[in-house]
Amino acid sequence: MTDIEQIQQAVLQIMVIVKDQLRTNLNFNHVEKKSSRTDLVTERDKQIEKQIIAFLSDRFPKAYFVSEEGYGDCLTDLSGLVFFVDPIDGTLNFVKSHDQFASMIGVYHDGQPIFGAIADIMQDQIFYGGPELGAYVNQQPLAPLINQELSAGLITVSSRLLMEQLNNYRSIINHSSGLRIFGSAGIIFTRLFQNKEVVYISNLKPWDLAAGLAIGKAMGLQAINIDGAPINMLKSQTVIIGTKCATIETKDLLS
Ligand code: 2AM
Ligand code: CA
Ligand code: CA
Ligand code: CA
Repeated sequence: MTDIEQIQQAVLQIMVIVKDQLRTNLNFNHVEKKSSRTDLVTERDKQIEKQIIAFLSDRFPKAYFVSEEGYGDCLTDLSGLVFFVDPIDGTLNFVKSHDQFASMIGVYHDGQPIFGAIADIMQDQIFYGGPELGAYVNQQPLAPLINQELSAGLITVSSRLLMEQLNNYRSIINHSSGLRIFGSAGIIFTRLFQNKEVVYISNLKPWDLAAGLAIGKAMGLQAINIDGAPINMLKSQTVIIGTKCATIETKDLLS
């Protein structure tokens, strides 16, 4: 068995365990605020992150972990095998009993994406894949991405960016078919994979991006840093992600 097959098998195994645990019990005992009143973490985020890291570090003892809630490593470079873990993506939705939240694991080797998995908990779906594997949902190949223009599709922008910089985004939204807001980067990636939106703009952390970029690379999804720099998986950045056509059009409208 090759490494990538071992990685796929282990990541999918723990994703199924986490998905089924959450589906069986959606309770959270304790909610804490992080940077603000709307930036939350629950006991479940912490418990799942610890569980994923324990499961994967047992099988890949030399691997490093970059994770949201503080149980991973502090990395200054991306050499070797790195797992990016977002135990619950869309914690505010989870706390408010909205359906859009996910669990995500992205795997990089020497800085390149090799595998990603996004579990859409409430839809009981796991999206996964990578450049060498293709892209799947619950073992079925995903239909190809359609390279739709901005005018032909819906756009989604994070609510925080919209509130802070509405004037910058108004003309892009006007050029699109319309705006939708979801509150989970992982769920939005799964929607882009299914041609439901054509562009996503948000300020995201490495664990928000890793799984979606790995699957997206297999599908021909475009992802660019808004300031023109390459995407840096060691820091947060504002990104435009979408079809080739719509991403370029969006970047042109912003500059
Ligand atoms: P999270 O739920 O794992 O924190 C909408 O808030 C989306 O943006 C979610 O995917 C959320 O991930 C992510 N996000 C990234 N940075 C955030 C921040 N500082 N505050 C809230 N959400 C953030
Ligand atoms: Ca968070
Ligand atoms: Ca997240
Ligand atoms: Ca999270």
